[in-house]
This record gives sequence, C-alpha cells and structure tokens, in this order.
Amino acid sequence: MTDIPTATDLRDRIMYHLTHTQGRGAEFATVFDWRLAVSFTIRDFIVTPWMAALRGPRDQGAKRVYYLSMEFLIGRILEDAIINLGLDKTMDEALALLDLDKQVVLDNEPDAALGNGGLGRLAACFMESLSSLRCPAFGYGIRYEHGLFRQRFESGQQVETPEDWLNQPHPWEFVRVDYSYNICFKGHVADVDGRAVWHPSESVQARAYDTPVVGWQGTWANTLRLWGAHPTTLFDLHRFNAGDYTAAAEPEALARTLSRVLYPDDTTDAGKELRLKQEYFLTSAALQDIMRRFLAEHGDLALLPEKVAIQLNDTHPAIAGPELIRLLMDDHGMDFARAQVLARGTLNYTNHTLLPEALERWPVWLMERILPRHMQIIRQIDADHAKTSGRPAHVGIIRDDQVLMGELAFIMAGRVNGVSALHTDLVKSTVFHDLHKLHPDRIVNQTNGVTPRRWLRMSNPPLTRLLDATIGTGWTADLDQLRLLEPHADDAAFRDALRAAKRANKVHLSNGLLADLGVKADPDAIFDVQVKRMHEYKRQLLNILEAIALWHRIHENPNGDWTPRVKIFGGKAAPGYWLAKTVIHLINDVARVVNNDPVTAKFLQIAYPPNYNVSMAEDLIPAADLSEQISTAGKEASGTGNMKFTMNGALTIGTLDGANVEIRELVGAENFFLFGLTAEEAAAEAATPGHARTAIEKSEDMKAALQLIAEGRFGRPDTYFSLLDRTWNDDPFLVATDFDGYFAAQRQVDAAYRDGPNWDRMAALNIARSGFFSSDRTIRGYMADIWHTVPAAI
Ligand code: NBG
Repeated sequence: MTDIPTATDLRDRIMYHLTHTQGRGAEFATVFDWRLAVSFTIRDFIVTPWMAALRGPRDQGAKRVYYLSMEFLIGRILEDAIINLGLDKTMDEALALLDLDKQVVLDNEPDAALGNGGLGRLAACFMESLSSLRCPAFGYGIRYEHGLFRQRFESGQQVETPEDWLNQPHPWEFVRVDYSYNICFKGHVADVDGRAVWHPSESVQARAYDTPVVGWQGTWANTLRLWGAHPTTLFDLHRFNAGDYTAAAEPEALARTLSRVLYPDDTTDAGKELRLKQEYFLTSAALQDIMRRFLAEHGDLALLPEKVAIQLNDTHPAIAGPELIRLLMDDHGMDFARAQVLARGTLNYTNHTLLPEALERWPVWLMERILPRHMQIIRQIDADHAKTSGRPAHVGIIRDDQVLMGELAFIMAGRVNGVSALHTDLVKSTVFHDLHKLHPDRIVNQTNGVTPRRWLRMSNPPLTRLLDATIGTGWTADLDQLRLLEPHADDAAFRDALRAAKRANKVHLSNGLLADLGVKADPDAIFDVQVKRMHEYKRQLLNILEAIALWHRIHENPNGDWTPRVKIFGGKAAPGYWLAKTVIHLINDVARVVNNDPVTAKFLQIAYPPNYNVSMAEDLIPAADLSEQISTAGKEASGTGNMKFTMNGALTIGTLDGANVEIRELVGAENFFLFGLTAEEAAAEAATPGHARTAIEKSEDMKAALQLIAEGRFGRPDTYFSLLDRTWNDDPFLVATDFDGYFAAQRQVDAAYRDGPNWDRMAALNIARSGFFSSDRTIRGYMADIWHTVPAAI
C-alpha cells in the first residue's frame, strides 16, 4: 500500500463510517455497528488496488484465470484484510483511541462458511495467494444464504441448526445488478435446419455479488464473484391483489432455493436434482460472464485458450465442458469440432478424491430432463472421444445409464491434476487408469498448500513475533525463508522462546476450553489435536479407541509415570452419515467418563468443542503439540490441516497418506511419528477376509477398549452395537490392523515429549522445513504448468 494512514486518520475514518454509513452516534453504537464501521474503513483501502487489478489486465489484454468452485470456505475477512494491508499496528492504535477492544470487534464477524472442509478451504487459500502473487484471476462460486450448518451437542449427540450469516448486512460485498444472466433448465431441443435449438421451460437469474480479496501488502485484489439466484419473472400482482400472497411469491421462492443452502457433504454424491441445478447455475453464470468479458476485450474466439484459463475445482462444475461447447455452437455458430478444441484448450480439472462414493455420476434420465441440450453434447463428446482415441468400450462417459462426471471432466480438460504426489500416482493407477493410458501427458501433480498469512501471521502472533525477530519478516511472502531457522534449532535460547510462544497459545486455548466446556487442560500436558470432517476413513475412531486403551492402562497402574495429555477433537459429520455421528457420540461419552475420573484426570483429558470452523481452527492449530493425521493410507487425497499444524510447530503422528508423505520427507523421518500400513498394503489387507477379527484377537489393548464400550462403561451399549459389530466384522478402514502400531507410536510421542529440549528442536525443524507448503508455491505451479500465466506487472 502506498499511503499508510496514521492512527488518528483511521480513527476519523471509522467515526465517519459509523456516522454516515451505519447512521449511528457513538453513544448508541453496538459492537456490530463498530465492526461494520471498521470493515468499511478497511474496505476503502482495498478498492484502489482492486480497481487497478481489474483495469490493468484489461488494458494489457492479459490472460486471466477463473477458479470455478462450489465451495469457498473463507472464514472471517476483517483481520486478514487488516494484516494484508499492513494496517495491524495502526489499527490497534486507532481502536485504542476509540476505547474499543479489538478482539471483541473481530469476534463479532460471522464466519463465511461457504464450504464443507478441505476442498473449500483450499479454494479460499488459493484466492489469497492469487492476489498475493498478482495473478489476474476471478473466483466464481455460489452465494449461499445458509452456509455449513451449526453443530451443537445434546447428550453427546450432534444436532444441526441452520447457519445464518446473511441475516445481517455483509460489509464486504458489492452487488452488481447489471451483471445478471439467465440460467435455463428443462424443456426440449428442436432441430431447425440441422441446428439444435434449446427451448427451455424454466429459468432463473444469476446475479453477481463481488467480494475483493486483497493480497499480501495490499497491491492487488482479485474478485470473488458469488452468484445469487433471483426470479426471472416478477411476482404475480394479480394473485397478490386477490389476496393470495403465498402463490404470488412462488416464482421468487422457487428461484431462491437454488442459492439457499450449501450441500453439507463433500464426499458423497448427493444425487439430488437441486444439486445438479446448483452446479449448472454456477457453471453457466460463470461461463456467460467469462465469455462476455472475453468478447469485450478480444473479440476473436480463436484467442480463447490464449486469454482464458478455467480451473474446475473437482467435478462439481464439470458441466462446464458441454456448456462452453453449447455457448460456442448455439450462440456463436461454431461447429462442434472447433468448439471442442477451444474448450479443451481452456478447461482444466482438479481431482480431490479417490473415494468411489464421492465421484459424481448423474442418471442419464435426470441429465436429459434438466439439461436436454447438454445431454446431446455429452453424447457427441463421448462419440468423438471413442472415434479419435480408440478407447475401449468400457471407458466411455456414459456407463450403466449414468453420466460419469470425472470421465467427462478428464476428457474435456487440457490438464488434470491430483493434489499430492501420492494422490496423483493413485489417480493415474486407479480411477483414471484407462484414460491415463490414452492420454499419458494429461495428468500432472500440484501438491496443495495453505496461505501463511492467515495460518501463521494472523493466527499465531506469538510465533510470528519470534520468527520476525529471528529471521526477519521475509517469510510471509516467501515461506522458503523459514529455512533460515534451522541453525536456531540448536540454540537453547531460541528453543526456550519457541516453547514460550507455544505455551502462550496453549494457555489461551486452555482458558477457552475451561470457560466453554469446563474441561481442565493443563498447558504443560501434550495438546493432541485431531480436527477435520468426521469420516470413517479419517479414523477418529482409532484415536478415541487409543484414548480408551490408555485410560484402561492408567487404571492398571495409577502410580505409573504417565505423560499428561489433552486430546482435542473438532469436526462435523454430514447430517445423514450415521456412523460418523455415532463416533461423535462415543467421543463425547468417553470424554464425560474420563474427564471426571479422579484416578486418571491428571493424565488424560478429552475436549470436543462443538461447531468446528475456520475461526476455531485458528485457535486450535497454533496451540497444538501433536497433529493427528491418521487416515487409512490411500484415502486422504492430500490434507491441508496437516500442513497448517507443521508450520505452527506441531509434530505429526501419521500414516503414509496424502501430503503426509511429503511432509515427512521434508521435515525428516526422525521428526515425524510414523505408523501404519502403506497404501498398497492397506488395499491388500482390506481385501483379506476376516482381517479385523484377526487383528483384534492379537491386540490386548484394542480388545480391552472394545470390551469396555460393549460393557456400557461410557454409555448405553446398544448405542454402540452396530459400530462394534462393524469394527469386528468389516472394518473397511483398517482401524484394527493399524491399532497396535498407532498405540506404540503414541507411547513414542509420550517419551519424546518428556525430553523438552529435543521436542522443541524437532518442532523448530518442522517449522523451518515447512516452506514448501505455502499455497504461493502451489499457485506458482498451476501458473507455470497448467494455466501458462505470469504475474501482472507492478
Ligand atoms: C478433499 C480431500 C482432502 C484434500 C482437499 C483439498 C474433497 C472432495 N476432497 O484430502 O479429501 O486436502 O480435498 O484438495 O473434499
């Protein structure tokens, strides 16, 4: 930023917005009024770089990147913007002049929870890095009125309530009534002189709501454009005048449902007509907007691949292939072959999961009904691919009367990428094995990353102060500079300072856990954290069974030399995912018993704060000593929480899965607690009949833990009957086989933690070697290998 204001300037600007934008006098202002006044003040500083970021690429005819995603898990915006603009110190002073408590103001902002988990949070980190790197880009998503549900626990069980972030004015967005597009559904396709003409029978209007995303140092801000659904027909005045108010508002209500709620599941095919409509709504609005801008700037459609790079975040926007072809053919009179070449030169697809239930497929009859013209084009793409690639019959896009969205995305993409080295290898050898053989150059890897501005500088002030003082501030924009810390790992004074920083975060968290949950977390105990969506493959069950087995062992030897530990869980289960909800119930049941057990209380505490979200992650991760990354090998595509923990100085206990593999390689095997089967071994084991029973019979600890649950020591046994039955007889995610290895690795953690200086040394080396996991590195990779773009000039 060029003109840095003084604190009194800032104070005056805040007062101006309080009075003139909020229309409040200071004596009546609520925290909400102050937060909006502060937000508008900060927003003013973003507008100038934002305008420049829109004008510059237009004037220079530069290539733009378009990131299409059904999810952007943004969290709070205000503090991130303050820090990226370099206004943190000045703002502290300004708020002090106004006698305002900064934390109270920041905490007033609701999380923008427009995502489920890793995929959505990755999109948000990418938006920040795109701006920090000055890569001209737009993010396109949906402006859900209700983000991810809120989670409460009632008698230990998850209860969902609607999230309501737009129930109050959202100060960061600008509505663009002039950027509206009709999105059509259903109807029929007529043949007019050999050309297809779609006569849709339904339509809604997509309206743009723009949020600028400012990058580090405030020189650039790209646009996150979220689409809200509005009716295309006005409400029925006749019916209204006749007193039928409900019927009069029907078109409005119908349209609104399209952007009403985020589907609360990122790993199963929702199989719902509304979901397909949402995906098309986003994709069509984005592509119409991209085409409008492109034509205004360039005119010549042949330039499309040179000026436009579109990234499909998973298969959710995979209808983009047929939609772009449709626009080029039906609106611009292009023939199919040429349209397909241009589309393929423009589109790219990121795969985020190998779980079969998460690979989207739509029944042909549904696709035909909702998008009849697109179904025609899909058949054309498939037939053309069969002809040109000589593919075997079983590799088609349409199989068993279903449209396979992964295959469609792959065939329509210039580049397909996985999200970690291991995942990309598995993408090649499993889901897209046949397509990879036909197109051996198409799949590339781009290991995920996270933005160090939010996940270090903003969320971990004690560590940030230590880093700044030790190696300067350059790491913020160039995370590889963390390497400069390495020599300090052997310096006792540095290690003590690192321990003090971690302890400050732990004390802060501990106070919160006591106030909110009544859990007494001793800041000198190991803070052992597993936070992520609740899913069987992520194996929260393994973690809680280990806690039970440990509790049991402490009881056998209550005077033993146990290393105190606080286990912290956080995460939501999809509302219909019964097994995941049972595990939540179990964790809460176990916590209640263990935390109140006078024999074990000083050694083991379990905390499960409800409603895990981005803001909670910002509190938990900096306070963690131990990061639980214990998925069944081969199942977690990458993980991104694992990276956040590492750069905040937590050590990992984990399997060789996703990006854990790369984390371990970089931080060094001696600074990582490894256990468990490899992906290859896990696949073989899962196919072995009776594997779970065999493993349980061999493990005294696991058997004891299961026995205690079955006896009803934590809650009514019938609650857990199915869970136990599945664990003994099925156990597809190999909790039993990996149990003993996990238990042993945890005892290594105990021993390592008791040697404080060595633990701190390992933590320092984890931080020093985590630079690779910046999303700046990831975005540079996409720019070089996939989008072929360069940063804008200053
Ligand atoms: C998730 C994977 C994670 C990965 C994120 C971001 C989906 C479908 N996939 O392992 O499970 O880190 O994507 O790539 O949400």
